[in-house]
Amino acid sequence: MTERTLILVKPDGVKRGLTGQILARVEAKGYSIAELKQLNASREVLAEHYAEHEGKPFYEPLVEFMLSGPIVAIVAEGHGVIPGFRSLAGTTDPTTAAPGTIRGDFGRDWGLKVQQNLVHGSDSVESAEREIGIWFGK
Ligand code: DAT
Ligand code: MG
Repeated sequence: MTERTLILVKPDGVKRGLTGQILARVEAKGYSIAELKQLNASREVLAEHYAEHEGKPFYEPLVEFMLSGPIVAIVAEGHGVIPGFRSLAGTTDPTTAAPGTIRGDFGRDWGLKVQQNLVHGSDSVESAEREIGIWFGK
């Protein structure tokens, strides 16, 4: 099966009108868009999605941030797309994410308790399948 990953354009990316530029980078890299929708996440979906971070100091601010506006959820496909999109996204902290990456080019530290870093990308085959199930159903 072709590798698939879950990409989320987080509320900061949607509010700033960056969805198109983010999708353009995914397409320019040669990956295809298998699924795409805009939605307002529920607390339940976010609790599942971020289960690994429960109890961390940034967990509550992270969930509140993800509830703060619409999200664009995408399933992208292609050989190597899981590490490939992580590479396009850049490292977690947008202040030091490399220029040329989504977070490095468009992100910054706003002095908040949570890093608002524009996108989510699955980090392994197992998390990709789990997360696609959460956002798009099995
Ligand atoms: P990534 O999104 O790069 O996979 P992650 O899964 O470790 O990073 O964390 C999920 C999100 O939580 C991340 O995109 C931003 C926020 N976050 C992570 N670590 C943080 C920290 N130390 N302080 C504030 N927010 C953080
Ligand atoms: Mg992660």
